[in-house]
Amino acid sequence: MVKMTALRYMGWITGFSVFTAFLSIIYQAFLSLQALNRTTVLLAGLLALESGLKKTNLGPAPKVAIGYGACTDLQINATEFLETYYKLRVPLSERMAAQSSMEIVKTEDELLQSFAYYFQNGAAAERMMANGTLFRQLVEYAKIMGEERIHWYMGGNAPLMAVRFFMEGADVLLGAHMSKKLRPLLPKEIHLAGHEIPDDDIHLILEYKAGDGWGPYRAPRANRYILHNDKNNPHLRSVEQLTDALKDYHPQLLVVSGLQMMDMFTFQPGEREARLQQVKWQLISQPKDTLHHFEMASYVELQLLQQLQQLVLPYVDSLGMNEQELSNLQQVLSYGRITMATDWNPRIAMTLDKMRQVFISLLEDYEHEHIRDAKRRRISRIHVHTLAYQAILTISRSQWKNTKAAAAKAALTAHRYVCKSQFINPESVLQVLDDSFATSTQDQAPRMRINAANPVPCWQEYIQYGKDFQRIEVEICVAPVLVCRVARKTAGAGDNISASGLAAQL
Ligand SMILES: *[C@@H]1O[C@H](CO)[C@@H](O)[C@H](O)[C@H]1NC(C)=O
Ligand SMILES: *[C@@H]1O[C@H](CO)[C@@H](O)[C@H](O)[C@H]1NC(C)=O
Ligand SMILES: CC(=O)N[C@H]1CO[C@H](CO)[C@@H](O)[C@@H]1O
Repeated sequence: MVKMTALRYMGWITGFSVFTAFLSIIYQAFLSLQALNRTTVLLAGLLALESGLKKTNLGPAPKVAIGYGACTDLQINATEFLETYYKLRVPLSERMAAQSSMEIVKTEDELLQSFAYYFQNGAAAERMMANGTLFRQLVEYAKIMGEERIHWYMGGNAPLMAVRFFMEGADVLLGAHMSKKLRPLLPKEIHLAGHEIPDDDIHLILEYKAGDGWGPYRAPRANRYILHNDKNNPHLRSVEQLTDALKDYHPQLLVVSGLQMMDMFTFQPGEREARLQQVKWQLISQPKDTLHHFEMASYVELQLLQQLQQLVLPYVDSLGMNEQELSNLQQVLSYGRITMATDWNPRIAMTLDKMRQVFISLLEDYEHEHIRDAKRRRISRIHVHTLAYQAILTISRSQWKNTKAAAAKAALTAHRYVCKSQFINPESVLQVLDDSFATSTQDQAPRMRINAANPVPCWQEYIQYGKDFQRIEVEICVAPVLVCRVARKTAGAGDNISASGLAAQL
């Protein structure tokens, strides 16, 4: 009897759970339909802003100059290369942990330990191989893998940005030394300031997929380990040629990038500073109507950042970077220290606060120094790109046009790049952002909504700086990125994104 009742209850319960499961499926379907609808609407809004840009920018092609350097990327399958072709022993895990933070690798052993560390964490890495002979050996081994297993690409921040500017309709001058083999990979319309060299710097790119195995290790996500032994790029060998070419070219925008390659191990004492002095000289010899942009990158050495703070940052109008580079720069400017790992998906409010801090630091420096040093420039634009959004801050009524459309353009480029597709399919998209966000982490900060009527919120605000509490009006725009569900390519996205945002603002 008791058993019967229990069974009847069970029946009830089963029936009920089937019913709730059914309801929840319907509810899920409703939610995902709503999300899809929201994505479609946002996408339409972003595309409308982008096409508006094409209609307003009908003047002559803007002229853009970019430095410095180029390289060849040699991309290979990491595990296949190490196991089959190089036949290397897989190192023991105990020995590895101690070596994890190696800045440069000098021997085969160190390479394997360093690779194993990043591989099992699925973390991106870019390391210098100090032994040139060993590096050339590795490249020779890679070539043995055969044509169909290796891929050659043009690499380096400057050439990638140059191509993006060219695709956006700009007339482009690139400062780089290149070999006869590399030049054809650059559109012939792009002007080149630099010598022909016998061999380009090669970056050996060891790629792996999520789940790829190597010895006892398994990669948790897709990523790449980059090894280089650069001879040209760290020395910015094309700076002088670009400075010369700029005299006649007179661009609207001069972009400085690639300085993160200036690894201290490749320089004699004082030599690096001398090269950066050449960059400063190039910047201060431009007329006022040439805008200057500095593209940040992953800097791991405090001394180099301090040299940039002294020799480069005071002479630029605009900065571009991702969220990690923003945290790092903010720490260097505010506290004179470096930070490495940070949140890969920071809240908008946090990012905006850091942008304000960087802006204020640079502005105060300018106020303090520009009487003494008339070549200094007041920072007027900061662009930060993250996985989930694009944020652009400009001084109101400055020379930078179309901030809203530029943010939309950068967001679309980010999506197209990472999904490796020109067509945006709302179903392939993941939205990371909420419907609204706070504009600062401070109490009572106003909130902005992202919706069909306003896919890219922009607002004006006053930023206070200096001892005398001066105020300056800025415009800030935030565009949501429609994040690709299946990321196909992540490294190098920043060059495309920054360049497309800049091109929209000239
Ligand atoms: C560099 O690597 C080569 C090849 O592995 C080796 O023969 C040579 O001894 C190394 N040089 C130094 C300075 O370690
Ligand atoms: C590399 O090759 C191995 C074995 O052929 C394969 O399992 C792995 O998925 C490949 N990885 C990439 C990134 O192509
Ligand atoms: C999506 C996108 O715009 N990708 C481009 C990034 O830049 C390279 C050239 O540097 C182009 O080849 C890609 O098409």
